[in-house]
Amino acid sequence: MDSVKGLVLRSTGSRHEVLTDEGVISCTIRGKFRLQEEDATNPVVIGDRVDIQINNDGSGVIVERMERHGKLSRRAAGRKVGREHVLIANLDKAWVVQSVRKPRMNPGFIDRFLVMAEYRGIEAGIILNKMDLMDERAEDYIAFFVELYSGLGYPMMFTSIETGEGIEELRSAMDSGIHVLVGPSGVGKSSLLNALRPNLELRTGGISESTQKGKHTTTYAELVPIGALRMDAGFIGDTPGLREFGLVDIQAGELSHYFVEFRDHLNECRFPNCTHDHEPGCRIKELVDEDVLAVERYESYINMLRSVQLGDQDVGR
Ligand SMILES: Nc1nc2c(ncn2[C@@H]2O[C@H](COP(=O)(O)OP(=O)(O)O)[C@@H](O)[C@H]2O)c(=O)[nH]1
Ligand SMILES: [Mg+2]
Ligand SMILES: [Zn+2]
Repeated sequence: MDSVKGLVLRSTGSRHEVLTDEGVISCTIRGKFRLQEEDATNPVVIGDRVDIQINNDGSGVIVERMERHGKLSRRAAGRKVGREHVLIANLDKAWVVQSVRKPRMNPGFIDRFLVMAEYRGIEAGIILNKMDLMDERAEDYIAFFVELYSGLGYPMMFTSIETGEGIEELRSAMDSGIHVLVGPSGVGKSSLLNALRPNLELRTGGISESTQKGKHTTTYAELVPIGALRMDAGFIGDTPGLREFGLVDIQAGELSHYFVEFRDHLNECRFPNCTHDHEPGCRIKELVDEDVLAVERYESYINMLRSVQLGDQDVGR
């Protein structure tokens, strides 16, 4: 039987909604294929590219999964310690969302996020939301970090749900590939997703007035299209559990490699295994003293180094 190429949009237990050129098809997974994936807790997740066969009744069966790139995972809860639980496959870009105020921009959170993105080889960007709340007190603080992160090469977007500032620019930045929004609660992730999501009510149908007015809460994983629902559209992956974008698996000795501006100087320290902490002849500390490297980033580095050394790997606290 001929198979059709698809993209997994939603995953709810054993049912997978797969987008194909012929529309969205509700699929199960072929048992044999599932058995081949013993190492993963979930053989098919949102973002997976799959081959499906279409049944006579219009439903489908996933018969093959393409190799994944840029996956995002957390350690699985349950018996097997360290088992990987993939949340989203084929992630192209992760955006950390922060707000100008309420809550105030948190560079420590941003740095942890950037380190994780560098470690996983995922492109990273920064969204600064609630631009309408900018005031004189916030201005200098924010301007400093905007210059810092832009200087490191991370793209920055400036948005406001209140005024609509930056929303179309953000939509353009996401018009292809699979993206996620990561950030502490209250910064406006759900608001941004809803602003970018076209025709939510039309698509889900039959939802009550009160639900429409209420906050969108994530109870299942899905890819939300930015614009028309097509296989080559841009998508935002919305999945519970993204908070645990932790420092999983990073060793103290390699942490500095994920601070992009440290990289060029790592072999200039006196000791090859320098952790840039207390060691003499540390070039990184020298460059911080000379104001070549930002002390704010160095402090983030030291905080993360302590977390990694203590085995405390949570992000964003
Ligand atoms: N002033 C202002 N408030 C915003 C903006 N975006 C979101 N909010 C508000 O911030 C609160 C938290 O937003 P929410 O989207 O739930 O944040 P999340 O926890 O990151 O998903 C809500 O009361 C929103 O109405 C913005 O651009 N400006
Ligand atoms: Mg939310
Ligand atoms: Zn050093």
